[in-house]
Amino acid sequence: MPIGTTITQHILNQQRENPEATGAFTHLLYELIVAAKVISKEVNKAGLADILGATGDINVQNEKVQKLDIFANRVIIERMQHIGQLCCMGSEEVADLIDIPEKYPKGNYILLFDPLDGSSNIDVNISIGTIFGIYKKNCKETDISFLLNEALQPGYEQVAAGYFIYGSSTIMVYTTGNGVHGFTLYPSVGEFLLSHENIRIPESGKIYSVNESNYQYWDDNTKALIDHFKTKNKKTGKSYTARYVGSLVADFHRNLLKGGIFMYPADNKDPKKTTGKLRLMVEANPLAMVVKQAGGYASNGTGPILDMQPQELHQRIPLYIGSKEDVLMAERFLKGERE
Ligand code: AFP
Repeated sequence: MPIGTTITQHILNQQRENPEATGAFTHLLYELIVAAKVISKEVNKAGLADILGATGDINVQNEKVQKLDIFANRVIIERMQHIGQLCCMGSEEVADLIDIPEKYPKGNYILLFDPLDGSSNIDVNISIGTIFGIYKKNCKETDISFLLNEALQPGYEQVAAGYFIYGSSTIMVYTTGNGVHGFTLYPSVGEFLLSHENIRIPESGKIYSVNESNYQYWDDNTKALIDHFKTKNKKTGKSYTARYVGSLVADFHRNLLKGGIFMYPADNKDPKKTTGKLRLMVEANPLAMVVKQAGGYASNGTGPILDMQPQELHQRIPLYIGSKEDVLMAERFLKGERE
């Protein structure tokens, strides 16, 4: 497809390849893109307007809510609830599944999203993003009280996933199971144009990304893994470099293009829950689908993220994601093996 193809053309072309497609899914993605354009515009002027800084509220993850989080969350919900393609939504900012108001028709898709990931970076001009995963409902029920099980599908059931990164430019990266494609927003045209066709992550990389201040809270295998990344490999002469900005979308996107591994291991900071920090449904699963489609791998340390049977909407898990060889090596270390 020629560079410069709009995202809408791209989605339509993919729709044409599927004879059973009704256009519902295309409509859904189109509206999500409009929401992201609105968020992007607001993020770009965050330093100018009175939308910076925390509101003082705490979200369901016990974190301080920034004003832009609320704005992004509201834009997505309000934009997506009326289109008639969704039966419910799940957001990182909302404790329960989000119902579609009665006045709007319901559809068969489920949208799970993190409206503004990396929000503690808003006020320091570091890239932040919106992450999304889309599932199809399998049952006939439309009542919200029956839909939690439908939302808690393993990641391999996603029909599409991706993210928008609001950085030096706004980029959308998405997959519908047919490769990973990146589009850059041209503000003067108001369109996302194809800029990264069929992204492939290198088999192994040179970058490791982890918050090493957690070292004291890791188990010995995790410590050994991180020590390994810091040590020059005697056989290959290879050494890694560290990059970590604390915004998953930004760290992931860099490693996707350049090769490497992002890790948020389980830690024992809170001895009652040694689960890791990141959320399975709105962070790990969508990026796991993207990385798999790009030739990489996402693991919880023992097996594929995409195979995990979710237990709850806001479930947290350990995450190892990026170049396949690096993530497989991480799994070996976590089993106690050493290189
Ligand atoms: P915020 O949205 O609260 O900034 O959290 C960002 C995030 O969920 C993810 O984007 C980062 O990779 C990770 O947390 C950073 O966590 P640490 O600050 O503990 O390193």
